[in-house]
Amino acid sequence: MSNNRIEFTGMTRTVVESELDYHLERLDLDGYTVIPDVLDAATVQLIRDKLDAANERQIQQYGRERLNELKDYGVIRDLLVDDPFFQELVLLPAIWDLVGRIVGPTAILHLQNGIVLEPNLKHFQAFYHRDFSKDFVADKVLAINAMFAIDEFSARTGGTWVVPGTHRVSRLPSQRYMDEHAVQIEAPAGALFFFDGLLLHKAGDNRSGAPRRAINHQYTRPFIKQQLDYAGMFRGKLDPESRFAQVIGTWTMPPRDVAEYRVDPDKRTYRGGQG
Ligand SMILES: O=C(O)CCC(=O)C(=O)O
Repeated sequence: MSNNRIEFTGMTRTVVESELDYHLERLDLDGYTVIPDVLDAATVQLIRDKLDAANERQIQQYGRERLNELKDYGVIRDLLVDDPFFQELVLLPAIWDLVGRIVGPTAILHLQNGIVLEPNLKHFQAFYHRDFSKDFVADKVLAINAMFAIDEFSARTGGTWVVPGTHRVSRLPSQRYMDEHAVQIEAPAGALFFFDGLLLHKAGDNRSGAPRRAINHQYTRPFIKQQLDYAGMFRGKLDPESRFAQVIGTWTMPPRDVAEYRVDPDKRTYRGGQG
């Protein structure tokens, strides 16, 4: 001991100089962190209305039965396709402050899913899973989730359950371990909940009598295949030099053939420096 501080021989001390540093530390050690008050009340209400309308549209298009059969009821996967509001959401600085630091500035969007957790209905995501479902852990973060609570997350509304630290193990813990160590996320509407793509988590049970909505985003290193071909969906519809184009993966597409590969390096579809 010196100066009333315990010295940990050989250990590097973590220095936390800002709120962001502390969230980064929590993400590293626990695998998740929550930042309250990211979206204001008017934006949250706007998103609720948009999610409800999009959910209703997909029920009309596919039918409840088919969506249930596909285990996809209550998940809206195409929010950004026709709505610039959701395109802007993927670029929000509050997301990139963390994603840029952890996954890197060339991270790409893997998915943007609206989630409507109806009351008293077991959601298909209400069982433990990893969103970046791999049987290994890496020494660098490959995928980070950024989920907005659009309604309050609590025990009553079905806040997400997480099992802290499980992003660091490739072995699946026992059910007993998960039950004893799980933590339910409590967060006000408008909060941003980050979690490592390898963290075991599940949706809670909504006993509130009203829908509990959320929007989940996942960002990965750019060499990882996306859930949907966003670059293909937006081909010819956006400025190829824009930040949005980069984030949805149009700077990291494999060349379609050898001719497309044998162009000048600065014209490659998988651009240099992306990682
Ligand atoms: O809605 C939730 O609380 C969890 C959602 C989830 O598990 C997911 O999007 O992967």
